[in-house]
Amino acid sequence: MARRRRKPERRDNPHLDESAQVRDFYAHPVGRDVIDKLLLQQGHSNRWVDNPIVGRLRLKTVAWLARPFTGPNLVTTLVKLVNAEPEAPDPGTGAPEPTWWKQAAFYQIFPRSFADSNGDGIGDLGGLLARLDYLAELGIDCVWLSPIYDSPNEDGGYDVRDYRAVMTEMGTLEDLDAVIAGCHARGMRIILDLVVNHTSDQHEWFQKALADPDGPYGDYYFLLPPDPDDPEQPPNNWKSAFSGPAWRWLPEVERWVLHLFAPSQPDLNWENPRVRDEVIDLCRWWFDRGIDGFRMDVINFISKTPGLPDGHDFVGDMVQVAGVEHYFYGPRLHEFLRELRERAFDPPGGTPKLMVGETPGVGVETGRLLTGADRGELDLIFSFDHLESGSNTRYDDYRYDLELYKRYLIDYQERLGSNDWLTLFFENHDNPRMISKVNPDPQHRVALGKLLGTLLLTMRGTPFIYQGQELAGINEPFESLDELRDVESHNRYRTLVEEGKSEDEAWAQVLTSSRDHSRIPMRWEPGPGSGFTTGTPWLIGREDPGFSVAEQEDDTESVLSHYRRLLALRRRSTALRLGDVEFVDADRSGYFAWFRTTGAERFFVQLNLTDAPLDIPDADPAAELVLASHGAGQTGTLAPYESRVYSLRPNTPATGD
Ligand code: TEU
Ligand code: CA
Repeated sequence: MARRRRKPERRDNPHLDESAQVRDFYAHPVGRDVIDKLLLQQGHSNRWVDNPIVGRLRLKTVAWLARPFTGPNLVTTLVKLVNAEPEAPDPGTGAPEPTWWKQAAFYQIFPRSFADSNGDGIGDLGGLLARLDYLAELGIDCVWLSPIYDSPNEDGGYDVRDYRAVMTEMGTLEDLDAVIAGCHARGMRIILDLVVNHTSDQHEWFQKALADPDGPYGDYYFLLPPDPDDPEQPPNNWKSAFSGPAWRWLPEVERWVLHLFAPSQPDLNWENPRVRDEVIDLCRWWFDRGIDGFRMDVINFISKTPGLPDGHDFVGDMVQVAGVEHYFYGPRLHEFLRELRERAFDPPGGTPKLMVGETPGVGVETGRLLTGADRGELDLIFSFDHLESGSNTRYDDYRYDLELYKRYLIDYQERLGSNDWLTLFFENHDNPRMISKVNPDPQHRVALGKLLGTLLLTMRGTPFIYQGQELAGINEPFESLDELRDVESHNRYRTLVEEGKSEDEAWAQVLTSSRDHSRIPMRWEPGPGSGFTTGTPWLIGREDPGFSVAEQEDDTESVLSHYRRLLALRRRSTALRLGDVEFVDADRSGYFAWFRTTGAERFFVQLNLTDAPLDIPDADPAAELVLASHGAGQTGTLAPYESRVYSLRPNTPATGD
């Protein structure tokens, strides 16, 4: 692979002050992402900024107008944030470099829920090894395993006790070696999950820090002494993503410790070069064991504003977590990522390892600054803006509007240059199932499952399938909090009740948003245990007749068969992997259609995003229907959630108009 260009020294964005206009702010990559996020959360389109009156407003006028709603200093906070990023993304020239990871179809496994080999009810590496053929036959190119490291499991393994050991219930390092070799033998790659924004409080570094907070390990974390005038008050107003303050009092050492997630997940202090050396060492150690890269957990959170100042209240209310502007896109983030790449992932003379960043809160432009091919930072990111619809977040009970995802994708694709690439996903181990969010009516389940698969695997970008998505998995009808295992759900329930919600209201909210919907055991076969375990599963999963692997495998009309056909088509079609995307009739509501084209190949994809029949222009008579959710379908109409993929000769139009 060609070496990356060294990042040129440049200062692309003008420095802004409060006499600048809204449009100057919006022209800045950070400003653009902030405004887009704000508008998205209010349910407005970003066309709003094109309004000349709005665009010419001075920031100080906005500050004055908005002050009654936002409190003082919001604009000052945002201007500071924007000026901290002097660089703009470079669009690049020519075609994107055809790296393997742009062309691969990924499959995320939550190992605890995938396959249990010894009947203890917990998925393990032996179970996974026995199911690798399933993944290879499905047509997967790269597997991503959620954490398998030694962990007290207070956050589904995202609380690591020992980065170089495998969780006892999952097996041994040798079992993991067998999984790595098993993937490679089947022509698949494998990446692991790197969780280094924080460790478990049972990690030896934290234990050593507790034993001697003034010794070398004290500085591995953010251990802060209390304010003598107000010892009960945490060092700042930051909140944890899992409810409550981001600070835990440690009576044994009389210090506060920062935890952006659970109290048992203290944040690592990346300002300390020894912490960065440790991370680099452990990455190299895993690369020596043969893995092909990492998905990097909340990697955009690793750099925090020095001094850890208070977050702005309005920003905190907006994203429901105070403090984020001090670590979503911190001052040394680029530097830390480049160091990781140069010293661990992509050292001179080696084979570059994949860096997929999980980056909550990062938008398109800041995403491009983290992944551009010229940047030497990440390869790909998971951005989450599309999982929040209008003013709704994951925690609200609402219907997800696919029209919103369509507009998001069109806007995203149009802003990318040849230096940029995007991930495609709508499920993972942190989110409820997409079918349930879009339309829980069982009569649409199969069509919707196929539609989502078609979208994921024929759109431009790198697709990530989450386990069970290929079976049209839906949310689990949990009956009570006792059935849930997730720390986030339990904390959230407690907080909602403390805030005065009734138990029923709190339960309703937790039920819609629980991460456990995606963590229930994989359904391999019909019947009790679902072929996942012969024992009692660690998390309940009811029977779901008709939707197991065994039942769908032999049914050519199943969602699983549809995914297999899609993956096979994608694998043999350069246009579907790397081709340009050109949207058609984008203003036709409920309709999503596009071409994918390379020199010799051209495809046309049509989707009905709604639960009603949709009139459409006729396809070119020369177009050959190569993959469809409803067979040949009806001319001039798409059935509810119908999806079709046509093959065309290049340079022919697809529609009659
Ligand atoms: O998640 C990061 C995170 O912030 C999510 O909770 C996010 O807010 C949510 O998914 C948005 O819908 C990562 C892991 O994926 C998650 O499982 C861990 O609990 C968390 O980091 C801490 O490691
Ligand atoms: Ca087991």
